[in-house]
Amino acid sequence: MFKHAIVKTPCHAMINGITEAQLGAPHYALALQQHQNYIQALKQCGVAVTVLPADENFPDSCFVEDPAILTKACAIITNPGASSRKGETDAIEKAVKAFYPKVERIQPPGTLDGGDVMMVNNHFFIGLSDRSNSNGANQLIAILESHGMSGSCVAMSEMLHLKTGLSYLENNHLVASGAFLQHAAFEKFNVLAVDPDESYAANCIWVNGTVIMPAGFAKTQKKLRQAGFDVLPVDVSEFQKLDGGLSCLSLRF
Ligand code: CIR
Repeated sequence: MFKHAIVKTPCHAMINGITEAQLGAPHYALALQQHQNYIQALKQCGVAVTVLPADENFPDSCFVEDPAILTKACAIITNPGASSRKGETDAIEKAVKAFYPKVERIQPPGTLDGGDVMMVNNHFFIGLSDRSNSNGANQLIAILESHGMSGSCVAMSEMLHLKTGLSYLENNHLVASGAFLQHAAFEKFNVLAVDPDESYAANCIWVNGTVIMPAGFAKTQKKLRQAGFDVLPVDVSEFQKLDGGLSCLSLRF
């Protein structure tokens, strides 16, 4: 069960955030409204939400999942792969220290984005993407092992982050799209396949029994309901324009 979440208010500069989506620039006022709705959804799932202030120096800083990884035993501050995002870690570290006495760090030349790290109980799958290199992944594995947990690397291509195409929904349930549907690392899971035309919906979050998913993906929503999940759709279209999924907008712990 999750008790807390950390989110960060989007800044005006988000309209200049990194993107390859070709969906146009986000509409700032709408993004703020959607962010509020996202916070409400988390609260509805019984989570206390810490909201960090907007920081105009970092256009992508609302995607708080990337600069930190929060586990049961420790927090890990990452070294984000994109140069414009490296400075996001300072504010996240301050916020995380209020909850975690033990804070670890990924050091250069290792790079790691939290979006590449998927927690399955005490094991962490780490996607080797353009943002996360094997040095960063191996540092994370060493940190996890020193705290009685484990990690393994997942080769990947085509997607920004591991969790762009993959979400763990507890009790061995995995939502997957694209190449992850055939990936050997995930064959033991009960995989719920997302259709190619709804691939954005593969990024969703399990929060205390409810799956918060992006609005507008009717087939995936139906599949999740048929699999027995309570589903809470939230419109995050303005974040999709920046290649950001639902999971990237919060740290849950
Ligand atoms: C970026 O490219 O870094 C941001 N525009 C989107 C980050 C999304 N984060 C995530 O999937 N964990």
